[in-house]
Amino acid sequence: MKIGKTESALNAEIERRGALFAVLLDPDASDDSALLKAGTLAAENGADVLLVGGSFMGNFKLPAQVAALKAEVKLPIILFPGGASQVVPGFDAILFMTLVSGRNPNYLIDEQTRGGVLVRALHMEAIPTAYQLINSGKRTAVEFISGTMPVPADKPKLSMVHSVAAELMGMRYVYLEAGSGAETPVPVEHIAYTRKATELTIITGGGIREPETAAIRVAAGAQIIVTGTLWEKVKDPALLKEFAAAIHIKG
Ligand code: 1GP
Repeated sequence: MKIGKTESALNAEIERRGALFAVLLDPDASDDSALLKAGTLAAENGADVLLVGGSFMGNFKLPAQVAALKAEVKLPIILFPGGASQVVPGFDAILFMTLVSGRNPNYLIDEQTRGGVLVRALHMEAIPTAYQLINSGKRTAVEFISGTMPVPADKPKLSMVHSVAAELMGMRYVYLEAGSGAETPVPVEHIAYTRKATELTIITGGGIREPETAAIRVAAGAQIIVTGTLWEKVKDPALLKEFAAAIHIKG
């Protein structure tokens, strides 16, 4: 499958800035106006991309929320789905994910089979992405919901071999995930091992609360840093700017 417009633009921006700052908006955690405000604030203070997603998103208003965001914000808005039922119109692209670190067929092929039909029907751009859950200390929602065991935090070779397999299967991005609100983010070794072994574009997120934590992960080879939970309480333009500055290593 050819690289689409949004993925090309992301790749060009990664080339230009070194790494990108993504803000994750969870429609389940905020009402319409809060979601719009959070997206606008992020866009005005250095974010490069908005991800929209959550574990459930049983939200029939999602297409309208995305349309409202799209009207206000000129950044790519990418669906980060928890399952096939969340594929709705309005996004620039979807992270079309496979939970490769798990052994649950539902998240290896079932959801993709159901969701793929919708993605094609909507003519939505898909970014083929391997999703890996890395142990972050306590059980996370994604571990519980997906019914999969995370990769042990002290076994970076294990996530690396999954990344290699994903690259050989044709995926182009890998998301190294500690889980939303994780106690500890993905250890840098996991990022460094995948960076060394593959040419995948590395996204990482989960439990990143300080610019320095992001900067260390960019230095290890991550190209997109995702922060979500932090912004549900903190509405600080200065902190957003500090994150952007820490991540944009090429200025
Ligand atoms: C969760 O990686 C994302 O899927 C972001 O995590 O909410 O902890 O920033 P946080």
